[in-house]
Amino acid sequence: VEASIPEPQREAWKKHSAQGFTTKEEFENETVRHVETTLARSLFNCDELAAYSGASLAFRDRLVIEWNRTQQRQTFADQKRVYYLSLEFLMGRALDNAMLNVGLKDVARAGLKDLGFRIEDVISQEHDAALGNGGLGRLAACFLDSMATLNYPAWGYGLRYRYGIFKQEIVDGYQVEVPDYWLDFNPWEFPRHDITVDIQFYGHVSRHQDEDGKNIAVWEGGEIVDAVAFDVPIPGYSTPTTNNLRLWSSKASKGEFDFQKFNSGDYEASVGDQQRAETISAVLYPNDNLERGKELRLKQQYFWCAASLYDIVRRFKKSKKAWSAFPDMVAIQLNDTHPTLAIVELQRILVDLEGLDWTEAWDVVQKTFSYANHTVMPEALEKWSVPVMQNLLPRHLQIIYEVNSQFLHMVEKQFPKDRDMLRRVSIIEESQPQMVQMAYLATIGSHKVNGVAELHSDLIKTTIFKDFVKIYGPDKFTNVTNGITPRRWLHQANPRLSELIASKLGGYEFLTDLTKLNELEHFLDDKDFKKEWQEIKYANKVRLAQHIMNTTGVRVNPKALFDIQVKRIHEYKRQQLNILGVIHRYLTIKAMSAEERKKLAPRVSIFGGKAAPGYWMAKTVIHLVCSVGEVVNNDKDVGDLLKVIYIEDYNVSKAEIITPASDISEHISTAGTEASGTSNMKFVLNGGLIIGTCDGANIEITREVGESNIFLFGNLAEDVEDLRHAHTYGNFKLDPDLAKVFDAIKGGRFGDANRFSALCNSIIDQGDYYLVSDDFNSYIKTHALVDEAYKDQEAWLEKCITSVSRMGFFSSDRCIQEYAEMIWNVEPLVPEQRNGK
Ligand code: Z15
Repeated sequence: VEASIPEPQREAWKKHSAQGFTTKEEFENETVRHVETTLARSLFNCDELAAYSGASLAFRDRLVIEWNRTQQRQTFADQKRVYYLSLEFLMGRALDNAMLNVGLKDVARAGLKDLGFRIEDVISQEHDAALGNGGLGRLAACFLDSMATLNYPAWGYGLRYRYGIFKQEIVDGYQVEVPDYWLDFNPWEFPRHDITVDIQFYGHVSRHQDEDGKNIAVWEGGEIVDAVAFDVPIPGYSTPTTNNLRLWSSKASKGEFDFQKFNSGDYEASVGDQQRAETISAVLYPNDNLERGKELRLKQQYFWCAASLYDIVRRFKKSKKAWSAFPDMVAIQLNDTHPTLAIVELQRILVDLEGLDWTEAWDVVQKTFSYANHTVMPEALEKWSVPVMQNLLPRHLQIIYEVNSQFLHMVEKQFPKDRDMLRRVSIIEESQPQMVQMAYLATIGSHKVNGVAELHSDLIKTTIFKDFVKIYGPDKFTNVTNGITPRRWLHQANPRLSELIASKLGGYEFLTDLTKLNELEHFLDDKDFKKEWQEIKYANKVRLAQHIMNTTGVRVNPKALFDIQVKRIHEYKRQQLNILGVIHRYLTIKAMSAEERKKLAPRVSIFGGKAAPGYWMAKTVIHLVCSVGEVVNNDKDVGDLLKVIYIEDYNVSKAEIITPASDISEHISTAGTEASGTSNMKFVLNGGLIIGTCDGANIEITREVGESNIFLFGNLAEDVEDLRHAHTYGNFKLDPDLAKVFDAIKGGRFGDANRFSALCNSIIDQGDYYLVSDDFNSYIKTHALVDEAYKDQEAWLEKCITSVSRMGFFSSDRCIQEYAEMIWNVEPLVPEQRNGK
């Protein structure tokens, strides 16, 4: 390519090619230049937001330079790339992360100071990129960071929602949802109007003979919507590798909008078409672990899969390789079943458009895709109604039927006469209406399927994929335990702890090899080290207390034990167990003498998280927490002994303040329901302990940190089924302590009891599906152990430091390496060293 450009021109480009800043002087220069020219403002009207914008543009320039080089390098390297398809990327803020990843935060701090700003104030101007609900979306963001840091040639593909997850306001103790319009000023995205893909919907399928007399399917008619690419640079930590996240935005197609109706004078209809097209990428569905089968959601999924595959296939075709080489160049990872239509779309491209034989094409497809499952809960498993799919994607439904038919034939040969097996594994569920089971389709179309923690990966093999293990053998199913990026969740969120660790370990290597943390165990007798550790935890608690004061007006004592549960509100995550336990604590305090109260460790119970807007039970839980807080926080008998706080609008940037401030955090899902959990890892990495059930990654955290460093309680996953069975056969006895808690609620101690009746009844006389009562006693007793343990501050501190030192396993770097080696079969592309870097 380069050789086609004449030497003098090449020289001129090289000479003027952008360099980006490295020194403080250059940073100030670039920042002021952007404020004055790009933003057309001046010293006199440069507020913190303008300073944020200027600094971001300065950093963005640096990222773009490495991003271009990385993309060139990856194009020329001619090696396999990974495409990570996720409907959610919960990125949070970009500026702080960019500063740290390129190693210039100190330069920026000094430069901004010269210009009259505090770096923290500038950073906090940024609006979170909140294109996700919870764990699944944040996992995708951590994976992007790790893939770039480890120099994997990898792209993320997602949707550019105009509205991310809603902003939560708490009004009179109730959740209120406010739209999150985040695109006002976003320096981190690059519109690529030249990269536009036509996406087809509806229409019908007809059959034609091609020149060779071969019968081919042609999908005709319907409507076309344009997908426009927006690119976001993803910088690796301490490496020039800067990968790409491509987000698709929907727009009315030129052909459809401009000519057909507009020119014929039907202006209103053409505006309507335009709005309908733009609706596709307008909003993120705000459900976590729940699928509601809405047609617009299916449209989003196909729109995004089709655009991404067109892009991937186009890139491959430039190489002029044979189609059989496609899986040697392309690995496509499906984040849950949301992108499953990509499997069908690739088969359609290969068979209908590229003329491959069905079997040949299907072989390419299976070798290309791999699928990660993130839940076993039935209400979260995706099923699409056949009539809806028939209407929206008629050709894809035909392909699904053909895939299913060939699959069932294969199964029939392997298990002759087992009619029930065929019924169970069929992609098409024979219900009214028929449903397409996306997890089965994803499994059949992939070469590997993984769960996200050991327990979860074992569970899927004995539940939803039991028959598929018999059919394909156990090797198709594997485990990759989730991880988190230590860059954001230690270095960025807790800079003082990161610095202290670096001072002991002789540098920041632990940020790219987290197992190095185990050397911290040598400092368990180092008095100064321990004192400083404790001071850092205290300072982090003071910071959170300040945030709580500013946002709720409640003063909490930073010396109290901070007990935190922040995550999406869901019955299976059991925030109700937590708040009922808090009420039990309150009643206990009220019944104590003044003498007894003196012996009690003060506590702050902190909750945070969003409820899906239509999830009434979750909203009731929020209301109960707020109502209890109202009573407890104003009760003079209680004082500092107990405070109950609801932190509004929990998101990634709030998590960066909250996570470093915990003494203990709660991960208390009914055993067998939380696939992994990842905030559990974040809290322990920041020197907090855990109270939790034997569920998801809690089990592996216990294996790593040791049983004496975690507070486990409750029934085991293997016992849950029997307990539920017993409940439904009338064998249910409400825990006596819990009964007293319900009496207090019903007696109106926390306001109108009617508001809480559905919540109480779900436990008392609706089968207690999530086993709140069965686990209550064990939970209360374990909290008493926490109180006792916290009194011995020396021993507590030792548990915290020991735990941190053993968290190396939970880096998302380890996780990405496992995917790369076991599933994707891709190699890193390590850039040449430049300028001594
Ligand atoms: C979601 O956030 C998760 C699973 C899902 O199926 C959906 Cl739809 C959303 C979460 C799991 O609940 C959590 O346990 C896990 O840690 C996370 O995905 C990442 O794997």
